[in-house]
Amino acid sequence: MNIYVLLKQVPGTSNVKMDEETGTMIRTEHQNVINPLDENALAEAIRVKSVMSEVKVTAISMGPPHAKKALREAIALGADEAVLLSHRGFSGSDTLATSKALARALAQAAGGELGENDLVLCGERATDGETGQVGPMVSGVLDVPVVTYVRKIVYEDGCIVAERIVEDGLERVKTPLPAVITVVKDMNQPGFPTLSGKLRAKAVEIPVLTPDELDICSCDVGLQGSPTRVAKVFRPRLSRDTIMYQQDSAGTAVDNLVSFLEMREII
Ligand SMILES: Cc1cc2nc3c(=O)[nH]c(=O)nc-3n(C[C@H](O)[C@H](O)C(O)COP(=O)(O)OP(=O)(O)OC[C@H]3O[C@@H](n4cnc5c(N)ncnc54)[C@H](O)[C@@H]3O)c2cc1C
Repeated sequence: MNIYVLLKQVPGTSNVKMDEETGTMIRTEHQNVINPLDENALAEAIRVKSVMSEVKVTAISMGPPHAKKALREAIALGADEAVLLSHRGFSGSDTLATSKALARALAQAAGGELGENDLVLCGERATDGETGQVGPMVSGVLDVPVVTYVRKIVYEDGCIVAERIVEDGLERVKTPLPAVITVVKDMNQPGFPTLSGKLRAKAVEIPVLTPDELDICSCDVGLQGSPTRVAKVFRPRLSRDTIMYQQDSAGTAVDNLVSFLEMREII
């Protein structure tokens, strides 16, 4: 079985900076981490590998060159291989362009197209873009089933039985493979890197693929392949007027407050 984990390097949550000119995110090397839910996806892949034979775990990321650091961490945590999609042609990709590139990388890693022994795990959403679109879009591009908001999976008769969190409880879904599963944090508690994992991560060669190497048209990725346009990025300015009612009795203060709310047509 091949398990592919889509893994995004994101800034620490309080550290998202936007380029107000282009409306894209400024991605620098500082304080970047593996998207937390992708750590859950990776931990699940490693758990499956520990209980089943012949499982290979490959982490795939698209991002700037320093995203290699996140992939090395994935190797240290137990992934077997890692691939980075990185090139100027990918920059500015929205969720559609990102999904097309990742889907192409998945198909290529699987030798042409995903087969019935292939599972794709990813986080339900990333902490920076937070759209939650990439998993379902990758499945759409690949034309394979997707199960979202998953907190548990069991491998049964060549299928995956997934327990997903829905508004009013839990839902159990059975899907054939190949499939894309997006995971939530209840899935597991991610582990820690081992010493042998760290040593392997240091030595391992991480291939870096360009649009040409993926055989994907430059018109499908980057700003050119992105139908989303960020019209304006700005920091909202919050201003508040404070009115203090400091009457002698609580009753008078309440009367004044009620009059104010009536005047504003709030009550
Ligand atoms: C503040 C902000 C707002 C944005 N708004 C939009 C918008 O409105 N529309 C739009 O199209 N784009 C938007 N983007 C761009 C968006 O971040 C990227 O297109 C993108 O790579 C994925 O979107 P996401 O972060 O929303 O991923 P999500 O869909 O939230 O991520 C879900 C999962 O998909 C996988 N994944 C996502 N991206 C990658 C990757 N690069 N490599 C590997 N795995 C990945 C991970 O497993 C992740 O957990 C925005 C970015 C930022 C920072």
